[in-house]
Order: sequence, then C-alpha cells, then structure tokens
Amino acid sequence: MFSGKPGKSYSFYSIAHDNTGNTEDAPVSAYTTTQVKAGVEDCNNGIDDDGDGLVDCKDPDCASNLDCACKVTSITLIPGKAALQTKKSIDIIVAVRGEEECLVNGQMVRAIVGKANRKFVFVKPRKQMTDKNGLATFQIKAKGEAGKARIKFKSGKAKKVLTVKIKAEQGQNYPEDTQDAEEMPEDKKL
Ligand SMILES: [Ca+2]
Ligand SMILES: [Ca+2]
Ligand SMILES: [Ca+2]
Repeated sequence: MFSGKPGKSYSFYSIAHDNTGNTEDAPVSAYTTTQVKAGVEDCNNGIDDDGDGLVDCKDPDCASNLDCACKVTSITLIPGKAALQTKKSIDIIVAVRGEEECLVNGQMVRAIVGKANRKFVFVKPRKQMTDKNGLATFQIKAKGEAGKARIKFKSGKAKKVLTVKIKAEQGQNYPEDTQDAEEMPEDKKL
C-alpha cells in the first residue's frame, strides 16, 4: 500500500512496456492525482494523519467526533452523602466521567426519588444535562419530616445513591434509622 505524507500531492501514471523493449513515452499529464490533506485527522484509522504525533481520538481535532466522545463509565456525588435539617436545602454536584477520567459533556443525569422517599425530600431539577466539565447540580430540599431519604442519580449506565439524613429542627425528635448502616458504614460515625 502506498502511504503519502501529509500535505504532499502525489501523481501516478503507468508506462507500458512490450516484449521487444520498446517503451511508451511517459504521458504528459498524470492519470490520477491524490492529495493527502494536511491538518485533517481521520479519527478512526489508527494513523496520525496530520502529523502532530496524536493518533485518532487522542488528537484534539477529534474532540467533536462521535466515535471519540467521552462515554459514561461512572458518576460521583459531591458530597457523597448529606445531612440537613427539615426545610433546609443542599446542592449536590453530580460528576460524570468516562474512560481515563474524561469529562462527559451533554449527558442526561436523572434524579430519581422513590415513592417512600418523597415525603422527605424534593429534588430539582428532575433531570439535567452535564456541562462541559461533566457536572450537573441538583438541589435537594428537605420537607417537614425527619428521617432518611435515598435519592438515586442515573446517567447512562452508571448510577449512584445518595443518602440524605434529615434532622428535625432543634427541640424535635427524629427517628434514629440504622437500616442503611451496612451500606453506608461511615454513617455510624455521625
Ligand atoms: Ca487518524
Ligand atoms: Ca494527529
Ligand atoms: Ca491534530
């Protein structure tokens, strides 16, 4: 296979030979001309087409190529768990990452509040796209009842559950819930 150098133009022609040693004159113009374009990286051929040392998806020229888009492998919640008083709210940042910690831009993140948890919290918005830093921010507001709520965040095939402990305002009692101690052992330290 003939491989050209970026930015160079190559011409091809053929010269016919016969058995008696006569050689056809070279044609005046080339039969075909192939231009290897400089600065155009083909994002799916395993070759550094534009000569900058970066192949396919590693080349920033392929950043907007669909084959190279950062696809969700994990989501992280910041903070990873929350405690708040009734009627108070907190922002939870959902960080969506792909392979090699790439930032997933424009990916839908959903906040799912199961039926049993709806008496404790509101979440807004219900769904949101990640920004260019792979982040989506949700506000969680505690209703009037103390207890423990679980909110599931889902993006692509990744999901994470946030446990929110809601404490009654001072002077009120709230039920101690140890049900999730196995899953969230750090809760015991609180
Ligand atoms: Ca390439
Ligand atoms: Ca390149
Ligand atoms: Ca490039």
